[in-house]
Amino acid sequence: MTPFSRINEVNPIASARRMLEGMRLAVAGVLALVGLLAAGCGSGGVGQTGTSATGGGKSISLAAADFSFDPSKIQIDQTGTYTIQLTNNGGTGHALEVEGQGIEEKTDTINPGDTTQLTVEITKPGTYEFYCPVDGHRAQGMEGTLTLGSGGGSGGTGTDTGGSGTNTGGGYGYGSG
Ligand SMILES: [Cu+2]
Repeated sequence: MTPFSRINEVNPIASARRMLEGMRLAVAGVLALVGLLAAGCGSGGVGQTGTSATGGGKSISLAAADFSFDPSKIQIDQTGTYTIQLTNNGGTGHALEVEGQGIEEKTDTINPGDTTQLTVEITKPGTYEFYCPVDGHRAQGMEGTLTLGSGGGSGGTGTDTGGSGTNTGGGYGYGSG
């Protein structure tokens, strides 16, 4: 037995107490942090990611040409507010009108090279028609359909994962402008 070993017998108890104190504080801190995080997620994180894989948020890109739309068929699987980004790649003025399931929205006519947006509330499953309302253009082929699949009712779950990961795609990748 050396004095050194006696000190060692005492110290572990004291330091163990100190450790317990520290752990209690640390646990309290972690709990507080988790609470903050949970509160933060609750207010902001309403799932918007279900359809983001297709276009970035709920944005749909649509190009008008003389005389067609690309794409002419749009499939979505969730209700919600969609912003259609219309680009006029044609040589004359075009516009966009969306109609069906009780909604009817249209843009102004835009010049060649211009872009505009149309925001539509898609709340019911079914088929929505879209077309160019400029004289005679629809008859020449400027029409298409937007379809909300019937399986979308429960789509609101499972959206927690994509929050930050899927935003990178963006919806604005026009090569030609
Ligand atoms: Cu047109």
